[in-house]
Amino acid sequence: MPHYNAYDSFKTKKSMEKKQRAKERAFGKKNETVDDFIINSCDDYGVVIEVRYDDAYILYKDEVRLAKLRKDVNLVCNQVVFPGDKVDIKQVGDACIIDHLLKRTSILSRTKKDSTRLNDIGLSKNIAANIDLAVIVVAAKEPPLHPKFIDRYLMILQNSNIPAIICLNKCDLKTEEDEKILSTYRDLGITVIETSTYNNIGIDQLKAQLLNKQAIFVGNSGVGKSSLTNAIMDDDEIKTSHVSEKSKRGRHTTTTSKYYVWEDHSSIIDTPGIRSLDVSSFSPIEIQDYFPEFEGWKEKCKYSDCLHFHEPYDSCIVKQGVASGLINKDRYESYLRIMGGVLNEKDYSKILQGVDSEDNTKKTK
Ligand SMILES: Nc1nc2c(ncn2[C@@H]2O[C@H](COP(=O)(O)OP(=O)(O)OP(=O)(O)O)[C@@H](O)[C@H]2O)c(=O)[nH]1
Ligand SMILES: [Mg+2]
Ligand SMILES: [Zn+2]
Repeated sequence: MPHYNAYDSFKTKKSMEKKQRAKERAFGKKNETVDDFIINSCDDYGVVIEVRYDDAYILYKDEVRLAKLRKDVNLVCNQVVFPGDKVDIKQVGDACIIDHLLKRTSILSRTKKDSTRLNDIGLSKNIAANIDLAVIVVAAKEPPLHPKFIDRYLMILQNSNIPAIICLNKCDLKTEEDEKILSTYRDLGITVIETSTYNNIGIDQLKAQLLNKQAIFVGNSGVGKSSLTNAIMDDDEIKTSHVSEKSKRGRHTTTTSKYYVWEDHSSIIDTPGIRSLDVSSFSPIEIQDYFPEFEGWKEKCKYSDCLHFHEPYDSCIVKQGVASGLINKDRYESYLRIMGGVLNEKDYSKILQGVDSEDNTKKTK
């Protein structure tokens, strides 16, 4: 069984050139200032815990300081640094200045990490930096569990080379249908943890996964990311999005990402719920790379560039794998939906019907 993270990121010479051109567009031809802003290491650095428009809170030697970006970088703070970033700060009179940014090990972006988006500096829809582990938080029942959301997150995370686990919170409300969905991901080799902050279930198991890591909680609004952060911090300080049944008011939905240290060398970034993830910049041919369960099948398709989409059933071994039940149909449907979006074809459901009818003819033979 191919493991989910078994994916090679590819960097071609062409994409490096594209990146350089975009850098020049953003900073002008002379970008020494920005190049000098990023450094490989420094003796004692601070960590960005929260970013506002033009300044950021930095955790430095157990103290929180509000710092501004070095002037000659010429960009606003929230374009350049993100929670989890390591920064070299210096005190100039009363002001605390972010003098350098330490080279990142990873950057999580809301869209595909690609060469034109300047992910090494910022300027794109970045969420957080230096992430060792992402926890895709989903909930049983409220809001309902949708695998398509998990699949998109897995694509974005794998593209950023960030390992992922899934946490089903509100397991006190879990249904059989939820269990079926989760088993699909367990079968792919992804760690799935079930938690309930109400009943204190699974919190220690989650902590064990997060220990000695800089982790991030991602997922829809209302799944319980802040509640889980509270449970791990053993603190009720973090506002959760409690909705009053009567008024539907009083919702404390998280609006900015924040970094929390809960144990030495162990931290969590709690993020606002994200409704949509843009996977439209993935190219049609590469989308299948994010579906490791197609491996062992896709190589046998008649056409080497088969997209397992419009190609006839007889020539597509992936479609045959789905019809036989050996490739999970829900994941294939997710694949079709993503492909449909990228190819701008909404009517992918007919393809699935095709696979179904082949399945039926086989059964009646
Ligand atoms: N039944 C049940 N409800 C829970 C559980 N954990 C959290 N909740 C409730 O779910 C609601 C949303 O929780 P939050 O922690 O604010 O969710 P969030 O993911 O941080 O939401 P955003 O900040 O909007 O992204 C609150 O009303 C919580 O009380 C749980 O284990 N079981
Ligand atoms: Mg929250
Ligand atoms: Zn095929």
